[in-house]
Amino acid sequence: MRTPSAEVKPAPRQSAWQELEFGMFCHFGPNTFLDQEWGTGAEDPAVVNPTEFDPHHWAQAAVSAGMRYLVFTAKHHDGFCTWPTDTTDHAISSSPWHAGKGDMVEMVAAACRAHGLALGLYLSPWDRHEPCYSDAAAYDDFYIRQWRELLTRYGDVACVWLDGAGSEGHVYDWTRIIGAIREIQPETCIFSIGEPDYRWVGNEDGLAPDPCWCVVDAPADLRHDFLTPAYRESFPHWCPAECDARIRANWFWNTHDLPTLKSTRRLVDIYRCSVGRGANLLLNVGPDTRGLLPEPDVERLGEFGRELERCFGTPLGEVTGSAGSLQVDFEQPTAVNQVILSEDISRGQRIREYRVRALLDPKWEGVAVGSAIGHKKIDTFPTVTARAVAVDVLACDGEPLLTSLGAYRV
Ligand code: FUL
Repeated sequence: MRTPSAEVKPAPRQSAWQELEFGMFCHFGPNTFLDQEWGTGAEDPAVVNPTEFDPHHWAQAAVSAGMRYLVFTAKHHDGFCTWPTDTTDHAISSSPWHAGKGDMVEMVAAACRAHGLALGLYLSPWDRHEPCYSDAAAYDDFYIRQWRELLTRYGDVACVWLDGAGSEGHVYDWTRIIGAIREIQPETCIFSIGEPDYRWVGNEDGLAPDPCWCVVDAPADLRHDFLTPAYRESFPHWCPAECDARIRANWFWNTHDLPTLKSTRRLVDIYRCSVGRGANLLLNVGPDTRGLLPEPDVERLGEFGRELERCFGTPLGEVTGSAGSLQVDFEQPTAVNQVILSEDISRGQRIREYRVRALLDPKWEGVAVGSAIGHKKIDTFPTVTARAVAVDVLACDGEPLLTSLGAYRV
């Protein structure tokens, strides 16, 4: 992957998306009711009939974990639309839920607004139900019409999730599709496809590499070629990574995977390996057939939020600035084993090598080294009792712009 560069900078919408850091993914649809992960498109819309559908409850749980955005599956690969679309009757209006008058996307959008979460929508390009999928140009029209509905009816959409799964070999006019999305909501961030604002990290385990650069050099860094010709011809691009992971083994709720609910400890490790490496983390929690998040998952999210607060919430000392070196001084020797660093990414990801030192009276000793910092970097090291902790940039493209150093003991 990529060497850092002061030349390639994020668009303001990308910086805003990186500030979100941590979000909840909610997969919900016919699969929820049928104990499956990929529908064929032949599912009866009548199966979608949750008894207590309540996205406020999801949003509350998301906030309790410290999440700042929520991405909802408006349509998964099975083609079922969770909003009352004019494009197909394979949709919520054909289900008995709210007598066919309900709108799940509207309820999710309202809950996000009420709880201060940014809204993201997933609309699968691959559609296993829609007959016109076999006619590439007709399907481009259909897919654009679906995006037009979603992006004009529900207010600001912070990000749109275009999942490449199943689309291998299908021809899409990404220039048209991306152009339509950008024309309607220019500030939305596009996941992974066409002219991506952010990219898939390459696994579903919540694991970003270290270093994880924000700049990509070639389609190989995106792991696919679902790109517009204009984007393909103008690398490098600012394209930070998102780690999508699951709190249980499956994306959709099912009756078997409760034993796979991840422990708080594992979730904190995932957070360290994603947000702690400058990527965003999108953690999936599947609402059940009631349309509520299962109680054990809600409890786990609360525990996870409290643990994040304990580990990363309050530094022993912190300095901010804009420099090639920052130092936190303690009044007395203090046990430290973690630092959180950040650099000013609005000017590009410049820092390519740094060192963390601790003042162990009477001398300084190195406690950590690293390369990428970017939006956020969390480093841990064996506990030392220090009078001060400092970070120095050792190699950089242009002037180094460290913006904060926080010292912690966890
Ligand atoms: C994959 C899909 O095939 C899964 O069902 C899920 O939606 C995941 C987030 O992306 O590509």
